[in-house]
Amino acid sequence: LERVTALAGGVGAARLLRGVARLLPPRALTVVVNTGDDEEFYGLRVCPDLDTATYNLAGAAPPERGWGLAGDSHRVLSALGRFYREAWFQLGDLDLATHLFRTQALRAGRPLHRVTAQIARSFGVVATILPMSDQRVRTFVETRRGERLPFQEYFVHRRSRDPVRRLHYRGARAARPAPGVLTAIRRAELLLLPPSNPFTSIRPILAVPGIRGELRRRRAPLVAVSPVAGGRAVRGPLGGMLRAVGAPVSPIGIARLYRGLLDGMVIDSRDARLRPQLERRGIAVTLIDVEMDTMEKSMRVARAALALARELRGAGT
Ligand code: FO1
Repeated sequence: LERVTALAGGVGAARLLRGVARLLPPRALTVVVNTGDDEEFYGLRVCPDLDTATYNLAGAAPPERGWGLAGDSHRVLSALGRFYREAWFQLGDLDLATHLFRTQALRAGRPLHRVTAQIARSFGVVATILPMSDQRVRTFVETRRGERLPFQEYFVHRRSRDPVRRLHYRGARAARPAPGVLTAIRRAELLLLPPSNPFTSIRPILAVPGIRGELRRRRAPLVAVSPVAGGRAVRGPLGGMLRAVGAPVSPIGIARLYRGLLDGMVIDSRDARLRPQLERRGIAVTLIDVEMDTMEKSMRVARAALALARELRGAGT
């Protein structure tokens, strides 16, 4: 079995992984998921990126939106409107069952990685889905005005409108990788970095002590799919965050953030002229349309990323 491990955030990652999952035997894939976006609503522990990975690999997510459950309704949320002033986070009726179960299991003392495995199994997912850590890590967005907003407050409530100065991954230093995470990196034959936002999705994972080091020691090639194409982020507030740190809004900016980690990169055909610059940094390049708004496109990009990684492994990278 050719073992493949991916780090993942939310929808961007899920778009690639739904393609990868169609191309590999189901047991081959392990996904290490960001939990910095987790939040409590109405006393319930909500883990958007874990659920996005699970629901997409189960084929249960709405294909266009990418998060939550297809065909969900919001009757409970409307009823909660009687008791709470505002409901800015859309929790679906069916999705709430996941949060109820998870919250109760955590309260009973079970670690998040076990609860996550049980949720995945219940949805019929055979791939291994691991939280980056069982300990709580919270991503805070520091705005240029100096406010520190919990991630969902910044992203959903304020619609990513505030200019960002930097991000904080609170609790990361005291966190440990969840059981299975380091092994999944060490034993992988191919490693993937999907087109997630490096600041909000991947860096929180790398901030958990031990994970970055394990990636640096890797023997397997690591291939990223660019979350930037034609001078813009494919989705979300990544463009402004790259500008805020003085990095170009291009695959070069992404390669800089992942310095020392990348062996290969799948970039958009519109960025073809950047290929020599990436190759000079020792990064092998494949050009393709990186948009993945349909399953067919997800499979095409997944095929390109796996092919590049296999080629690099063959070349002994
Ligand atoms: N994203 C939104 O833009 N608005 C929402 O109301 C919202 C609700 C939501 C509920 C459950 C869930 O698993 C995800 C949800 N998301 C929503 C997506 C989530 O904010 C992002 O996908 C991630 O946190 C970013 O990776």
